[in-house]
Amino acid sequence: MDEIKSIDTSEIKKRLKGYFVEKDLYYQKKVDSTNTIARNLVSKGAKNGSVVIADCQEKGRGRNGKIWTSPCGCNIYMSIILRPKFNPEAAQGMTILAAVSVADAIAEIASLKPQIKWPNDVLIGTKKVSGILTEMSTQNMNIEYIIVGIGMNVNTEEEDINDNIRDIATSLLIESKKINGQTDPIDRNKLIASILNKFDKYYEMFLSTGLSSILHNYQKYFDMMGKTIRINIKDKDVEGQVVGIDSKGALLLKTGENKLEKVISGEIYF
Ligand code: BT5
Repeated sequence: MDEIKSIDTSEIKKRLKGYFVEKDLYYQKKVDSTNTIARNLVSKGAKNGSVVIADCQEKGRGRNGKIWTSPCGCNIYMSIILRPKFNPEAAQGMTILAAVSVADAIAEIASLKPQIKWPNDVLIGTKKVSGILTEMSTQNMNIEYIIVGIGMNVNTEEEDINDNIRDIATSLLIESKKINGQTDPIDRNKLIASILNKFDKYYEMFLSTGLSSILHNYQKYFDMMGKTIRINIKDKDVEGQVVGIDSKGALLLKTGENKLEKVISGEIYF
């Protein structure tokens, strides 16, 4: 079996097609969190569209202070810096954009069938292969920055998955092996370039026509429609049937005969 290739920004840049081609890609081998590095770069004037990539994170984080397990040498940890002029309300759409971009890239590069678990998880089967952490800062109702952090388990081997996430996590390599038997490691440079190219395309679509045009692609990976779920919103459990995603990216939940709840964020349980 081949060795896992190192992350190489020149290899990534070679494959970029549009907007990100001219943008700054910052690579560091080990960081605390790419989202934190991105935030520091914003304070030093980093451009809209700059991207921070790392080979491992010592303090990778998820939502609400949760940990994102980030071993070295095998996976993707990256953050896209956005400095848009749109309304802060629209920022939630960036998680949707990132999720579809990640799912598209997985289908293209690894030939697997990803699914999106609203709002920020990408799964293969029932297990999580990627998570997205979107963070925003506003000033006087204007967006100062949005940082879209993407973590993806790419080449982690089954036996190297941390015990505490073993039941819920998988990697592209593990899933490819299930289908193809022994498989070579997946080239992270190709995968990163593919995610950025997709994100670029969807971001342009978002700026010109809003989220609705992207939701069509989102539906391809969204199999929660019609399912009854429980969702924890601010420590309160709400149960209902998923009936759609609205034009801002909120989950629409039917919670009673004539009752529709719009959920902006929360933790879903099936
Ligand atoms: C997320 O949060 O899924 C967002 C993860 C974002 C990580 C990226 S990496 C680049 C950037 N820099 C950062 O510091 N973060 C971003 P959430 O939905 O809250 O899920 C967190 C939960 O996922 C944890 O509580 C675990 O149960 C599970 N988990 C942790 N590490 C995992 C991993 N490597 N693979 C799959 N699941 C994991």
